Amino acid sequence: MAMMAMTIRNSASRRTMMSRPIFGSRSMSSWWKNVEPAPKDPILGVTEAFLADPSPDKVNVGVGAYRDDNGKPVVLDCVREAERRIAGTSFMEYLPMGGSVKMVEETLKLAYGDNSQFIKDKRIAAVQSLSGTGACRLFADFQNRFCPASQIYIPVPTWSNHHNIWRDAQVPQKTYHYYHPETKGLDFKGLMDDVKNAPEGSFFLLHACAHNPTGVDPTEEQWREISQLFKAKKHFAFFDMAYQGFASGDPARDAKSIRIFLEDGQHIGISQSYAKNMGLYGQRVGCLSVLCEDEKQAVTVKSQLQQLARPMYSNPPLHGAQIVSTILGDPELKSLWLKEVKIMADRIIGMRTTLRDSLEKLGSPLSWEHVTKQIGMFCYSGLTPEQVDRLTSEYHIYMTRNGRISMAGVTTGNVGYLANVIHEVTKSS
Ligand code: PLA
Repeated sequence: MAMMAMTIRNSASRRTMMSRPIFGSRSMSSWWKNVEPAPKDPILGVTEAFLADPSPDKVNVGVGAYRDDNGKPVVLDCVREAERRIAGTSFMEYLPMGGSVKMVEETLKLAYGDNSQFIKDKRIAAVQSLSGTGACRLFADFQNRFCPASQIYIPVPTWSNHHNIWRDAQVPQKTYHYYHPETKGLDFKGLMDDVKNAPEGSFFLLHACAHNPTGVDPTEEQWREISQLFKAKKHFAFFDMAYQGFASGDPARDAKSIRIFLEDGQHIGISQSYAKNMGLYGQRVGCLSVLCEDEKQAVTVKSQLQQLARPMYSNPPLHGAQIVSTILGDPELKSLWLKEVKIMADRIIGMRTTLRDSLEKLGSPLSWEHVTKQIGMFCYSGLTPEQVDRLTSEYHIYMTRNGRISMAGVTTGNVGYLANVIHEVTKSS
């Protein structure tokens, strides 16, 4: 104890001597004079620009946030009912560091399966996280702390924030082939070669379903091959599952990739998020889980995950967790949720067809087959950054410069306009 106090004092005084400016030697306004403005976020920056545009024609297909066919944000009926049931409860205490036990229990069933032996054997270390981002970050910090020499393989392309997350967690990044720009499909050979050539026991980030931004997923057969290769190479798969239900409309089906790895006896990690599939974006509710050797190891790993959470945010928020556990803990509300997920997924699939048909009817010289082939929330359109810039500056269409269209923002009311202007900027290419 005395040693520890000394160490802390020593390092604090060293810092004081070396780098702290002497108070009073400069005006207060100069404290942050060397701070440069941060670059705009490639996704959330689009929303900022959209909000600042006064045009009545503006369309936001940037961020992946679901809208109904009138372009309005949606609160699911199951969520409304859960809120009604929660209202007036007197519990406002802190959750434990690992979050709501009930919520975590229900969440694990969605990923590992209702009757998962791993759940029964208590082999999963799991904590409630600050949505999917928080789960990824907590895992990245855990990886850095306990496998400090490791790196992470990330697909090309991927959700832009993956790079920020592992960068800030000080884990070096490598990439692996994923998308083939010519076929607008999976570069399966490139992916397998990279998995094969990575040093044995590498960490890989995989999108469990509805890959962001491409909308391209491996087939079931390909997942089996990937899993076998991971097993042979003793790699660790970390699944980011931010869109469970949005690929097929059925959360159980969308967990197929994970189930294949589990059947093969692999030890995996999973990030789960309720932002999209329950529409709980701002509630920040999700889960990080790590499958361990046995119960004892799971208890140990969980204690370390909690230890990482404690100095960052202490414990996760209560309300979203209550909503989730109320819905998933009640068979009727759960089946209502499943219906509503399917409605959202189906509306997006319908919009894909309409967008493609509209472009074809306009006589576009390009193929738009990929619009309906890709799945999930996003269409990786193939539009160039320059074409996207034109769409934004001339036609008030807001989307990320990599050509990703959030299909969740496309509606019966704007799909015609969107097709027209996409045709306008692409017809001579
Ligand atoms: N993982 C992937 C692959 C994602 O696309 C997103 C969200 C997350 C994790 C994190 O979501 P959560 O923290 O809200 O649970 N991607 C969004 C939003 C929808 C964003 O960029 O934050 C997107 O537009 O790509």
